[in-house]
Amino acid sequence: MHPTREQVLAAIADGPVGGPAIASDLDISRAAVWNHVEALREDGFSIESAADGYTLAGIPNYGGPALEYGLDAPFDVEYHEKIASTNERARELAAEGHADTVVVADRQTGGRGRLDREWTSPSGGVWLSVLVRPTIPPAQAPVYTLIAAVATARAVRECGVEATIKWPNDIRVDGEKLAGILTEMEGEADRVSWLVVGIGLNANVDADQLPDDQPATTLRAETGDIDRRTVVQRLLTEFWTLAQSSPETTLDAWRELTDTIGQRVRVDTPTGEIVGEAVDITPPGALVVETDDGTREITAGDCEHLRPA
Ligand code: BT5
Repeated sequence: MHPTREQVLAAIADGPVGGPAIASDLDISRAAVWNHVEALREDGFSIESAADGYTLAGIPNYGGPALEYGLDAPFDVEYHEKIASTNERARELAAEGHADTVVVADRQTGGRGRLDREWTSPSGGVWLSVLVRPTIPPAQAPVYTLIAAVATARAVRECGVEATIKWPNDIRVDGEKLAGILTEMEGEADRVSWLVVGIGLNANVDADQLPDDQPATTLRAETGDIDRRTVVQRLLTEFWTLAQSSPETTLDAWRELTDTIGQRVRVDTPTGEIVGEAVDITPPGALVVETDDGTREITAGDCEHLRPA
């Protein structure tokens, strides 16, 4: 949001406050104040004007301005009612030089999972992509998938749903997939140029709108419709906080939320199948599996839980 508009919004949130007072506090004209108020109304903010000034009476439910308002992380939000893929859009923004931007959509027509799989994204879900430019080598990028998983699981748990993380990129409830993560990046040998972390969370969506090739669930099915603005703001705040802390902080949080550790697993990796007991995760996000032939550290793959080891 335009910084001055944000200041006008902050002023009237503590209203009533008169236009002339805002104008003099912010050192802008009264006409400029009026223009900002009108623009905010167009964005869906409900602003009362009375003799004693302007008062913020209501905020929009969802959308870019609603998500930026009160967000405790320094992200710009670009909102779309409908888009092919928020990851694709975030990659375009990356190519244009943007940073710390989140693309959010109500529905996607070409949502993607890993390995170009389809990601079904009906209206009512939380489909978003976070664009960041951390100063890390590409080898450390997978920690951002863990950051997204922890942030999503925590935001979901705040809704009262006991979500767990399945390595590497699933958030599940009782074995049913509630959310998935797709991390993409570009970089040189020693430094990431940009990272796009896509998160798809089945929020206010009917479970029968989802594909049935693997068990899936939604927040609507688990607990009823939730306030997407609150969930997205929590998720982004957690994401930002973890991104500023050490990778160990993220790994510790991840270990507390996962149900993969301690399971007998089968992991389909680019170089073949590995079966054994998942015993830990190591930086930046490799799964440690004890197999009959010794310990393996797996950096990528599709993981299936067989049973508790
Ligand atoms: C993922 O892939 O889980 C990553 C999903 C990332 C989606 C987000 S939405 C915002 C951003 N923009 C994008 O275009 N993508 C990201 P993977 O582990 O490969 O799982 C894909 C598989 O999950 C599919 O083959 C289906 O079996 C299943 N699936 C598809 N849509 C689903 C849904 N909405 N809920 C649960 N499972 C789904």
